[in-house]
Amino acid sequence: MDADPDGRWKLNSEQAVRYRIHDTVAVVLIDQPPVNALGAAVREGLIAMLHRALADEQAQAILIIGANDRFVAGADIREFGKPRQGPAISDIQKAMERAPKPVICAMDGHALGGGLELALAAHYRIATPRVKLGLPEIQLGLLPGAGGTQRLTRLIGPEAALDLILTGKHIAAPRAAELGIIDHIAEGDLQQAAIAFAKRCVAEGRLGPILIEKADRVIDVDPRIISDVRARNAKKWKGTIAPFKIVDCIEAATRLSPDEGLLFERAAFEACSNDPAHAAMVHLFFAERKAAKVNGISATTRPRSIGSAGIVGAGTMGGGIAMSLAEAGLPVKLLDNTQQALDAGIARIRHNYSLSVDRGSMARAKADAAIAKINPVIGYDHLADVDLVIEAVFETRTIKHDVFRRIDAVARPGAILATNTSALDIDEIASVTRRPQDVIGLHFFSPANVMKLVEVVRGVLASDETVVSAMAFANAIAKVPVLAGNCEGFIGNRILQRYGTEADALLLEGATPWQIDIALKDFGFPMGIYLMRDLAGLDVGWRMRANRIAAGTLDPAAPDYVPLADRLCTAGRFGQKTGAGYYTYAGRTASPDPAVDAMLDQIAAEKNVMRGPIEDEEIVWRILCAMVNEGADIVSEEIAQRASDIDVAYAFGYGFPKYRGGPMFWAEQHGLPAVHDRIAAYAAKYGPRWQPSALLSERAAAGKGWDG
Ligand code: T1G
Repeated sequence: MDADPDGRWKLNSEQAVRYRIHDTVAVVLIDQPPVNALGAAVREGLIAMLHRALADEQAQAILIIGANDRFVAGADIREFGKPRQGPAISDIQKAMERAPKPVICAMDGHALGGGLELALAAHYRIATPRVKLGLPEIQLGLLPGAGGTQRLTRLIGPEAALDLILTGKHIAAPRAAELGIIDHIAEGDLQQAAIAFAKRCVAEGRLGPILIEKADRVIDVDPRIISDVRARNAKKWKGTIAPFKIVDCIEAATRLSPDEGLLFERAAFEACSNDPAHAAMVHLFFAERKAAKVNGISATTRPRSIGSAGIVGAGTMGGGIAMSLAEAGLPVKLLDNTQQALDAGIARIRHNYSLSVDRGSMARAKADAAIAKINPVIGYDHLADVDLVIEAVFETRTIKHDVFRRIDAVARPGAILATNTSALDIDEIASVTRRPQDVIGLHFFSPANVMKLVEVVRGVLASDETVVSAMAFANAIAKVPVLAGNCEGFIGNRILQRYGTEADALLLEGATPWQIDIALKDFGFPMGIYLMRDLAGLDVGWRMRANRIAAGTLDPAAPDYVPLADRLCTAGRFGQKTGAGYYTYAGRTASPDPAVDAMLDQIAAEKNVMRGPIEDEEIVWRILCAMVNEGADIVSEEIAQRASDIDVAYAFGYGFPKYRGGPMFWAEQHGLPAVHDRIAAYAAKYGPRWQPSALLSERAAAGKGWDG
């Protein structure tokens, strides 16, 4: 068996799975930190201990349970793509289902993926009230490949199975009991309750159902249940195969025998395993977790505990941030200057929750609990006792600096002072306080209560403790933190700025906004850059460019300066909010506008540029290569810790399709040498903005990936 790459996981099956007899019940304990994944050692141990329990005359029942208050988090994702070692999960499941003794799985913590599939092969399943169950394989571009599509469908019916497996969501114990997935919710000590349950099964001569043989929920199924799901989601699922295969497998459970259904599922699983989306999504799974780790800071640097927060600014961002914190259970003081501003902010929060409750995406009780956590206040003195202050006021330097002086004057020693700025200099903001070591950037993305990404922006004077506290805090409120250095645009907006320039250059050369947006949508973005700009409003960028032109840091006469957005704004076309921008709007419906193409012809004529047709494939390559090259510079400059952090930022904050893995992963999939050569050719044709990044050149020359 291969040595464990990071040396933390037990490779010896006797250590990973232990056996003990408790009176007449054989207890098989899975103990494979950190999450009891079903790696080869665990699978070997399980099959060995099951055979031992079956042969043990003292054992009248078999209990499978996990150590460390958790059951099993699924297959070992680190084994994907490698030759399988040891028994398959299905071998273990067969031994469980054929056992002449009751086999019970007792679940705490998480029972996910292969872990839940293992439990579905038991005669009975019991769990603690805090357990979370799910089949999240779709998040990895997969489907449940150990009988989950067959056994779960036979247990709870196709409709409920479709919902659980297509969403990959985790469900709590009460819902699992309601569906019949767990037979008993155990209060108190799980193992004791499970042993007692096992003994009752023996005393009553009960050998529970074998789910793979259940048929009552899969006969006479209305075919529309399946066809409707396919029809409703075909557009959304474009670019991936797993969701379609999941539907196929659940349909198979309603028309094939158990054995045929398992074979059908296995073939579908293999197809998903070989799909590029699977490798991309596994990359993001580990990249997301790696992003939470801060290089160069000792593990002994512990985060400060953050039990309360104050937010300055009850606008759209401040309100969204308040919602995120409140939903994580944190008491939040929401501060603004006037009662009117506060009332508007609270009204916006209440409206957002009402929409979520009406949509069914949030329970009323959860929304009410969150609202109850938000306390609107006026006066900075209210911030004196909080552990964290987040400033979310207008993106104006003087206003932000004034706000930080006032926060600094009242916040308690040791409080963390965070700014939500997306563009201003963190070091400058820190410098107006007496405690620059406690100042950090927490750049949320709008809508802040929905978007997962938070850029944690580190100024030069921020202490290690402040940095790790901010990263841990973002994790604690269920966000995805990415550490960024302090530069213009940090990571995400800096790349957005670069590829926006490239898109504008493509317009000048002959593309249209809608052609570019359609090409990006076909690539997998939910929305193209011009629709996105129209949605955000063109006036903000217009003001920023005017400031930069006034400051002499932007030259509108430069050959590659495309003044289209300026001219749209001059014409009062600020985007969706004014009914016209790059597109014209009927409500929210965007339509291409020939007047915009005419503007482009005019600009090209002024610049003596001959516009002509451009292939969609070239549009995608120009834009992706612009992202990749800027991303490589960002890593070279140590603004990002690693290339995969850029993938995490773009997948969780900028709509980059997860089934593509992120811009840096996309480049590795095409081969860094090929991407480098394309960028070098662009440099020769379009000039210095395409200068290949030193990191890209070095990695391409070495024939290596980003991490060497
Ligand atoms: N395999 C390998 N490593 C895993 C893992 C897994 N399944 N789950 C977590 N880890 C690592 C993770 O990388 C991190 O490592 C550490 O454990 C702690 O994770 C046959 C084929 C269970 C909810 O998709 O959702 O079963 O960073 O930080 O916040 O049909 O981990 O310390 O080096 O996330 O407490 C299906 C994935 C697999 C579940 C716990 N199962 N895991 O969250 O800890 S496919 C999943 C999670 C499958 C079957 C198919 C979460 C968690 P490191 P963490 P956490």
